[in-house]
Parts: sequence; structure tokens; C-alpha cells
Amino acid sequence: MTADTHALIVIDMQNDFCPGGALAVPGGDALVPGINALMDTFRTVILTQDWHPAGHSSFASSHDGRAPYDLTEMPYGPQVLWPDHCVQGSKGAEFVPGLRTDGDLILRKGYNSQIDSYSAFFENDRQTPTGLDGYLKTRGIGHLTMVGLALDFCVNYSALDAARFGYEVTVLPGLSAAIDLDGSKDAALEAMRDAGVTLA
Ligand code: VGL
Ligand code: ZN
Repeated sequence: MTADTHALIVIDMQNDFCPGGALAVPGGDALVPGINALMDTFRTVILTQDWHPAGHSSFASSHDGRAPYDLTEMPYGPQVLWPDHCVQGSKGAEFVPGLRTDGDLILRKGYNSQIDSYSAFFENDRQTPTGLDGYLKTRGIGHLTMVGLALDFCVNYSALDAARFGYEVTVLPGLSAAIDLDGSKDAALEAMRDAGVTLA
């Protein structure tokens, strides 16, 4: 069992990010047994859940003439347009069958229709906090281990924000999988390494 100061953050292990889902990440579902086993070794487990209202501004279908995976410009910066995914209350937004969900906190993100939220700490404007930093700090947690989906988006952004906030961060690429758009996987691994994230 890890110390009280360590938490495991399981990111976006949801149907839409697994094979058969709207934004499937190859191998996403295969991570379940390993992540379940890892949860046993942490006293504090947090799960995140991508949780978009229908018609979310990150969906290509919300923009005339745009296709999924196009890049667009939002008031807060560049944004990849995604297939409709993880709509609140849908099957696709549910956690993958078999995943242990008996963690301490389930943090939902992406519920603001105008701003996407990859990171568990900030929405994509990099300014609107989710409150996770306060939750962790008030519990005395300083070391975070992150697993889940997708390695090059939500795991990456969460790890970079956590490192910026001063947490010791470990990402386990073996219990994570990438969407890998135009080299985004290698770019994410490099960005995390540069930020001092341990890739173990
Ligand atoms: C994610 C794209 C859109 C993720 C969420 O969990 O990595 N990626 N929404
Ligand atoms: Zn999303």
C-alpha cells in the first residue's frame, strides 16, 4: 500500500474511448485488469470522467462544414474537433465494464459547453480550475500516479498541469494508450519528460 501522500488518478476509462466507442483508443479496454490491480495498492484513488453536454463546442458536429479531427481556433486557443463522445448520461460516457469505480472521488470535466477540458486540473482555457488541486492539497497529497486515456490528451494535459502545480508526477505509459494524431503521442511523451514527469 502506498503512503497517504500518494494518489492514483485513473483518467477517462470510459466506453467511448474504448474499441467500439465514438473516439476509440486502440487497446483502451485492455488496460482494465492492470488498472484494477494497481488501484489495490493506493489508499487514495481518483477517477476522472469526460462529461460533455450534447452539442458541446469540441464536437465537429457543432461546427458547420467541419470534420472530426480537424483543428479549429477557439477563443481560448487551438482545439481539435472530436466526434461526439462522452455525452452526459449516455452509454458512451459510462466507465468501461469491469473497471473498479470504488475510488474516493469521481471528477467530471468538460461539462462547460463552450470550453473543452482535457486536464483534470484546468479547462482548456488554462484558467478555469476544476478544484482538483484544492482537493489534493487539503488532503496532503503530493505525489500523483496517472494512468488511463488518452496518453497524448487527457493524461498528458493532467500530468503537465500537475507538474506545474508542484506535484511529483508519475505516468505509467504501460497502463495508458494514445490517440496519436500527427505524432501527438511522441510529442506528449517528450513534453511530459521535459516537465519532469517520471515515465515509468
Ligand atoms: C479526451 C479527446 C477529447 C481524452 C477527451 O480523454 O484524452 N480526448 N476528450
Ligand atoms: Zn472529450
